[in-house]
Amino acid sequence: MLARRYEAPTLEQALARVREDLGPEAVVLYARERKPPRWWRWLHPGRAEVIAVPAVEGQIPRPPEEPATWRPAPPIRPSRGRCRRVAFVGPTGAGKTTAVAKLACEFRLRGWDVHVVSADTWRAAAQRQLADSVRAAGVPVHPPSRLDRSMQADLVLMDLPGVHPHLADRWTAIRDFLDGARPHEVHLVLSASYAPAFLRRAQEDLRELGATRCVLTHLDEVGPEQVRSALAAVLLPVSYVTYSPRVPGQVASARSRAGARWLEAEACSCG
Ligand SMILES: Nc1nc2c(ncn2[C@@H]2O[C@H](COP(=O)(O)OP(=O)(O)O)[C@@H](O)[C@H]2O)c(=O)[nH]1
Ligand SMILES: [Mg+2]
Repeated sequence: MLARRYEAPTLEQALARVREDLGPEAVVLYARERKPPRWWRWLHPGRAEVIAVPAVEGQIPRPPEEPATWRPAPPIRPSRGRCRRVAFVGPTGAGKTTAVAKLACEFRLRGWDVHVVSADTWRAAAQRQLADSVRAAGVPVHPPSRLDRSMQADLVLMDLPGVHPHLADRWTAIRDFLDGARPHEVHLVLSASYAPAFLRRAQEDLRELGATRCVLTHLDEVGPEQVRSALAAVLLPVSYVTYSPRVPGQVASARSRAGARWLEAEACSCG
């Protein structure tokens, strides 16, 4: 980066030449104006000298970034014998099955009668994956056909197949399933490792599924900067966070101290 020297009759004119040549963000290293005595100016109009360098990206002072604001959603509240139905939707690989398994174990260990419905009939191993991970906690896993009014439980968690707006047949099946299951709550599961543009797109494209809150997963795999940009892109209130692939454990309500710790670097519009 080479400094350049500019001369002009006045300082104002010299600075105008700097801006013209190096742009409005140029950094002035030295400026001096020599004004001759008034009576001498008609002969020698004076001289200004400026030494400046072009601005480098990092040198331009930027206003401090606004902290991302996000809202915590209340945790799931089961009630004895009332069969509260909660569905989990989202893109493939977002962590739906893992989040359902973690939450099922968590509520079972707290003494609730929890059942899981595996509606992911597209992936042959999906139901087995879910059953294997919650078996030790004593959580039964059912196919979608078992979800009827006769089902007795405090809480039913429903794991749906991954959805993409362009997969028309799957999209229709998910919509039909939700129409029949009539969940009390729909949570959109999103990975904190997704790019902000993808997070915004997923919320927009899947809006029709009626999610009113979102679960943020994979928090253990991203740094504070990524958490910040993910939260800035998430418009739904955050219900839960997950921070490991392990089941059971490592799931927390966004309102809990553990949840807040994973999101704490960010400003929360709690209220
Ligand atoms: N590190 C980490 N891995 C996760 C987390 N949640 C899910 N996974 C992993 O992400 C992958 C996809 O998860 P899965 O629950 O099958 O996603 P689904 O397709 O949305 O059901 C699996 O390998 C999980 O073990 C998390 O919070 N942290
Ligand atoms: Mg799954």
